Amino acid sequence: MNDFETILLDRHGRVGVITLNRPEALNALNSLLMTEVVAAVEGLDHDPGVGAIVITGSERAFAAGADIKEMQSKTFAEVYTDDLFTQWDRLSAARTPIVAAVAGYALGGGCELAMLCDFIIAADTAKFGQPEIKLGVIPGIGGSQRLTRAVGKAKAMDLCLTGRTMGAEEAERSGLVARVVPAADLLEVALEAATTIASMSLPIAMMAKEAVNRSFETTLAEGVKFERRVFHSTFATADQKEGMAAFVEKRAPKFVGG
Ligand code: CO8
Repeated sequence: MNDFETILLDRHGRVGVITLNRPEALNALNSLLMTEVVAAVEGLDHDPGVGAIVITGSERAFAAGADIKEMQSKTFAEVYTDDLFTQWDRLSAARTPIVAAVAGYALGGGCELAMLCDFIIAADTAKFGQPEIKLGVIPGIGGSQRLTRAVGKAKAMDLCLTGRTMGAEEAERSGLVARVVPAADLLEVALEAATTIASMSLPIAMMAKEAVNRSFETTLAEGVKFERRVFHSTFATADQKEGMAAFVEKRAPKFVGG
């Protein structure tokens, strides 16, 4: 399972766990790591035995950003023609729910990778930021857009313009993070959340993810209509019949993923 150099790939039941593993560079996102994360996510996304994915880093760093040493001497023509970082967009095409488990630094591309996941569980040691301005660049993997949607204009401007970092408590208060937990419990809590998701009907979980994501792309009226149609379509599944029957019969549901 581990034919990768910069990440570790594990399975815990129906949960795929990707651990960023470049400790010498605080998990800085170089091109190999980007290729490997995208390949691992796509592999897990196409595996019907996987119901949720966790992406995590180390105790010290989720990821300290795009790899500055790899980027520094690139020319405009190179980054433009290679469309640098466009590969990361493929993560948002994944349909399986993805949980980011973040401890330590999640800066620049690291914060952006966490925000590409469906929700973030943070250790109390987590530090989020978009410090690109200090390097003479701006966020390049969606940070200015996703952070603004998550925390609003005031805080997004503060973080992107001053380059300061924000701790886990502030990140939770601002809506960037779903939960903050003691660092020692991070992986356990993230795995528990992912295992819960993976115990649901996979197509229904995908529909829930798709419906929430639609809210970022459309008007309220269109989004509500989209949700209603998808809700109607859940009645075409065996899992809707099973879920409701189990409730009425006061037993746990046995979803079949169909
Ligand atoms: N890239 C490459 N190497 C890194 C990075 C990085 N982003 N971050 C840390 N490292 C390396 C360090 O160089 C160091 O290596 P070495 O020992 O060989 O010198 C090692 O990791 C350990 O780091 P430090 O010694 O610096 O550890 P500290 O605990 O002193 O500091 C920090 C930790 C505060 C996280 C510090 O390392 C830091 O500030 N890192 C950079 C954070 C940053 O600026 N991130 C944003 C990068 S830019 C980006 O992500 C998006 C760019 C979009 C551009 C779009 C272009 C098209």
